[in-house]
Amino acid sequence: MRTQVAIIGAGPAGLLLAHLLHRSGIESVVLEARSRGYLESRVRAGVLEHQAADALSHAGVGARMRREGLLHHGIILSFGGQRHRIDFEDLTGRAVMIYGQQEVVKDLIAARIAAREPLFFEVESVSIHDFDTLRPSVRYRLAGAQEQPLECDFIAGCDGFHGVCRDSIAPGELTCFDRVYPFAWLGILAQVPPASHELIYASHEDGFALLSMRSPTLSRLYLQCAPDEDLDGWSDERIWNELHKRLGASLVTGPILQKSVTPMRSFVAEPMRSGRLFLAGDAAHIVPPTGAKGMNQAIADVQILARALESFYGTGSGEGLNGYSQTCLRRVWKVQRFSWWMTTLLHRFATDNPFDLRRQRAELEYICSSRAASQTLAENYVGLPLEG
Ligand code: FAS
Ligand code: PHB
Repeated sequence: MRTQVAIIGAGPAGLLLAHLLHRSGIESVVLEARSRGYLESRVRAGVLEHQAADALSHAGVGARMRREGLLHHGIILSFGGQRHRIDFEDLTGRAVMIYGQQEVVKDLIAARIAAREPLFFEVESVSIHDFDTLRPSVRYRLAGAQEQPLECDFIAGCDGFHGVCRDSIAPGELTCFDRVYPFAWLGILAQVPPASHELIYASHEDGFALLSMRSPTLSRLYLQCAPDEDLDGWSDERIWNELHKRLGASLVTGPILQKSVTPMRSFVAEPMRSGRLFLAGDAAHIVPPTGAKGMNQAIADVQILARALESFYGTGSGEGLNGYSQTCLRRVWKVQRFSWWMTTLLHRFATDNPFDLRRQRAELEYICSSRAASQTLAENYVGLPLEG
């Protein structure tokens, strides 16, 4: 088989890239290791920046998001028994869209199938080859079939942090930047109405907590926990009690549908390109979810990559492709900084001494008392502009 762009991974990055390329008449094939059912049920991100939501709408895959998503005009910071609202509308004139990542994935899969374009699930043994030449290729096996080649012009590595693409680049070519945090998030999905109409980010002496949501009847909540936390030690009752304490909110308790522990990490691989292989999304970078940036930066990357490929196929110009990595990384590092800043602002570190705790409190109080400081948080949270 042959195509113009071979896309490895059908997460938000791979699926949106395939859709954007299709709209420009550029052929692609998407190869995904997991099943459709797994992808559409995997609960991950929940917040879309305004520019990501606009990108989905402009690409013709935002109708259900606009119907079912929740437009949020602010978030609430909770600390020291006080609450302070960061008013996005007043500070930036923008809003964010609460719409689960799995819903974005469902909409993009539906669009790919409706377009009758190649999207293969449960693909095995994917390997990528000769991307340092003008004739790169992918080898893969469909369940129960023989291994087969996919000839292509370009390979898009959208296969996430644990994929094969980044690891296929010669080690000497990449510089990786890494910070692992000494805590994780215990996350739950609960069939209860959210106790607040906006997200609550809580800094508490016993640790961070976040109240988020997926719909008027579905809540998504997180607790800072140990990086190796054992979920078996967390009964539903213990989770609800800890959330109630840290959020200081009267929570309606109810059935917990899912529990998970997500480690926290900051990671960037530079450059995001090797020859005719282009990395996008979690394949190139990871952020702690405190800033709600993971999926949003994946969407930003593939908007830049799609534009570069459109230019190449449309005019023959390689300028966009040659500038892809630097263009992405300028925004990636600003997103890394904000995600690191939100994480250090709101979480408890075992190494914190009384000075650190007072400094952290002073920073929270500064944000809540200074328009300039709250505007800084707001403009990063709603999403920094995309270059060009
Ligand atoms: P993804 O990881 O979503 O997609 C990569 C795809 O490639 C996967 O479907 C995988 O199966 C496939 N793949 C991997 N190896 C392959 C191979 N060899 N062959 C074929 N396919 C292969 N972000 C937020 O903003 N907020 C959150 O609350 C949040 N929570 C998260 C919780 C968890 C547990 C995790 C892991 C991440 C979370 N994230 C969150 C970040 C997450 O949303 C990512 O940023 C987002 O999924 C990035 O999208 P992609 O780059 O498409 O990568
Ligand atoms: C979520 O709803 O899953 C969510 C929201 C905001 C974050 C992280 C996760 O910062």
